[in-house]
This record gives sequence, C-alpha cells and structure tokens, in this order.
Amino acid sequence: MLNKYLDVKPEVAEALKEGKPVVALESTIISHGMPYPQNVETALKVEQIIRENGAVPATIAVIGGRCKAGLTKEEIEHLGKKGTAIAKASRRDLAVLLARGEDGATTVTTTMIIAHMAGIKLFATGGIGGVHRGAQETFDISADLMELAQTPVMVVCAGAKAILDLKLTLEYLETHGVPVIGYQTEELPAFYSRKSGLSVDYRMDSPEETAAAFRAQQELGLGGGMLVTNPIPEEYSMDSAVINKAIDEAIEEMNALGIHGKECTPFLLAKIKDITGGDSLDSNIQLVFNNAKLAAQIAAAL
Ligand code: PSU
Ligand code: MN
Repeated sequence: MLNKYLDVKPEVAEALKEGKPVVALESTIISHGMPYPQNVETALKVEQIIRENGAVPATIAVIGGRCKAGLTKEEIEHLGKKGTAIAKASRRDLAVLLARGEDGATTVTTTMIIAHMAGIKLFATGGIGGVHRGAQETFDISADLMELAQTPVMVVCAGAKAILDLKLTLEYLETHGVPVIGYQTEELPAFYSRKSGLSVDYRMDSPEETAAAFRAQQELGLGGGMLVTNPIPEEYSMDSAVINKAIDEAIEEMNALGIHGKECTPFLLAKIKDITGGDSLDSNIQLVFNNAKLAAQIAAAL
C-alpha cells in the first residue's frame, strides 16, 4: 500500500509495476473548466488518445474521501454531470475533503500531489494556473506554481492560460527554479494561441530530449517539477486580437461582479466561451488532445 488515502486503479497499478508509461490527467478541467457534455466527451477522448500513443491514462480526482489515481467511465461521468457542484480541490482543500469523505475535482496542484503519491511522473492538461493580471493588488497567484516548485512531476500544457499575466508567471517560475521548456518552439505559447511574445527557458525538439532533462533533474535530487509548453496546433490557434478582446471583456466583467479566489478561472473560461461563440472551447479541447499525445510520448521515452 502506497498511502492509506490512495486508491490506484488496477490497470494503472499494473502498468506502474511493469514500468510501462502512465500519464495522469486532472479533473478540475472536467467539473469546472468545460460545460457538460463536452467535458465528459473530452475526458474520455483524452484517455483514448493516451492509449493510442502507448501509455495508460490515470485521471485523478477525490471520490468519497479517497484519492483516486485512475477513474472509471462512471466516475468521469459523475464529475462531469455534477460540474461545479463538485468542490474545486487545491492543496489547501485536500485534507478536509478526505476527512469528510467528500468528492473533489483536482486542479493541476492536487493532480500533481496524487500523481506523485502513486508514482506517476507525467501529467497532461490544458493550461496551468499562474499569476493573475493585477496580482500586485489581489495577490492572486495560482497554487499550481508553488506545486511545480516542489513536486517532481512533469506537466505538459499549452502554456499558462492567456487570461493571466504571462510575464509575471514566468518571473515566478524562474524565482522558484522551475524549468520552462518550449516543445519545438522558443516562444511561450499562450494557450488559445501560439504566440505570447515571451521566451521559454529552453527549446526541445523530441520526447527523448525532454525525458533526458527530466531524468537529470530527478537524479540530481533537485526536487520540483518541469513545465513543458506545447503550442496549440496551427489549425486550431485563435486569432490573437479576437481572443485578447474576449479576455479583456471577461476580466472587466469579473472585476465588476467582484468575483475572486478560486471562482476566477472557471468564470473567465466560461465567459470567454460565450463571448467567442464557443470557439475558445473548441480550441481548449484540441490543445488538450495535443498535450495528451505528447505526454504519452514523453512517458514512453522516460
Ligand atoms: N486548464 C484548462 N482548464 C481548466 C484548468 C486548466 O484547460 O479548468 C484548471 C486547472 O485545474 C488549473 C486551474 O489548476 O484551472 C487553475 O485554477 P486557479 O487559477 O484557481 O489556481
Ligand atoms: Mn487563484
């Protein structure tokens, strides 16, 4: 038994035991990041893509007070249907949810924690949380950044979400010693689009190169994770002017409504989807698929 609060799905446990590639997936994106039924369809398709690329998927959540590494189709449907009625579980929420026997949708932070407990090294998502615009006033900095600084899991994403202050997000990651890798790019991707005007720390061009850097970090005992940023495929990348206008409008409304804390990111994602007539959701889904594929390839190389 690895941890008394953890249940590893048998298929995932077997793969880990045999040294086969496993990729973790988060569940906040299911309950809070996308509407039903697209959330469930996407979550199941992402698992399929990971399988097609030779790895075993382990979607992570808290169900009935248990940390789960690997969910059944029914559990994914439960998280998707209940949506925002499921608690968004960050590091500060985990102990209380377990003690109370409740459900929780895991963010990048808690997915990293549970993946590490289970012995999973790779994790694919859409975009990590980061330093919010106006953080100088609000102090709103995602716990995802602190987790990347301390938990040894490689996170494959499409950059930090463009709703954030990407420049400050990079500064924060630098301070905390988190390497930011651009996959086949020198430029930090901006989630819905490929361009941010900011540079990553290192460009890497193959799963093997990426895996080797992560292995060295682990063997050095440096601790902490690594962030691989993988640009959204060209054909799904949104026009920067269109998406930035939608983001500005959504942030203005968020501030006018006084929304703060953990509600910010889900509110902005939903609002941007409405403003763009669903185009941002289509892009979000495609970039997750793209990240799942790369994460499976890196897991195999590792
Ligand atoms: N990526 C997406 N959709 C999401 C998220 C990421 O494509 O909904 C979630 C992740 O779970 C991430 C969270 O950890 O948003 C960040 O929330 P916050 O800014 O409150 O830390
Ligand atoms: Mn926040």
